[in-house]
Amino acid sequence: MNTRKGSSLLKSEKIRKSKIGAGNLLPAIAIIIAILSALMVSFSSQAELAVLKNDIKALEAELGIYKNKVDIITKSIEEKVTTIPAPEHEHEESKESEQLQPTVEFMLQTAFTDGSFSFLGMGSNINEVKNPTLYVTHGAVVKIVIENGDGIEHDFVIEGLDVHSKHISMKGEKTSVIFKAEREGEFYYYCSIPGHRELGMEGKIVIEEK
Ligand SMILES: [Cu+2]
Repeated sequence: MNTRKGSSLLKSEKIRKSKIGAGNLLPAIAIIIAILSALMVSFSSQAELAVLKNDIKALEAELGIYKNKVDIITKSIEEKVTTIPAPEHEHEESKESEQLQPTVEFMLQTAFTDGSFSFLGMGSNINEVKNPTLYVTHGAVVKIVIENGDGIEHDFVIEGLDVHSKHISMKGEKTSVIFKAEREGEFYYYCSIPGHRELGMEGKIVIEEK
C-alpha cells in the first residue's frame, strides 16, 4: 500500500517537474520573440531611414533647382532695376525754361541758424555768404539751383521777374530756376513761405548793363 502510494507520488512529481519545465520555456520564447521583433523593428526602421535619406536627397536636388531659378529671376530683376533711369533730382521750372542754355549759374542752400532763415551761397565767390547779392549781366541766361539744407519747406521767388521755383521740403532736395535777365536793375529774391522772408530769407539780384 505504501509503495503503491509512493510510486504514484513519484509519477505525479515527474509530471509536475515536466510541467514546470515547459512553464520555464514559455517566458524564454517570449523573450526571444521580443528580441527578434525588436531586431525586425530596428531593421525595418533602418530600411525606412534609407528611404527617407533618399527622399531628402531628392528634395535637396529639387531645392537646388529652385535656388537656381530664384537666382535667375533675381538677376533679371536687378538688370531691370539698373536699366530704369534714376529719377531726375532737379526739376526745372518749365519746359520753356529747360530749352534755355544757362550762361551763368549760382547755387544757394537754405539754412536755419540762430532762429533765422537764409539762403547760403555755395561755391565760387559767394561761398557761405548769407543771402549773397547775385550779379549778372543784362541778357544773360541765369540758372539758380536751390538746395534744401535744413529740411524745412522753402521756395525761391524773384520779385518783379516772374520767377518762382517749386517747393522743396526734404533735406538735400534740389530745385532750380532758369530765366533770361532781360530787365536791368535790382530785384529781390526771397522765400515765399509765410514768415520766411521776414525771418531772413531775402537777398538781391543785380542785373547790370553789359
Ligand atoms: Cu523758406
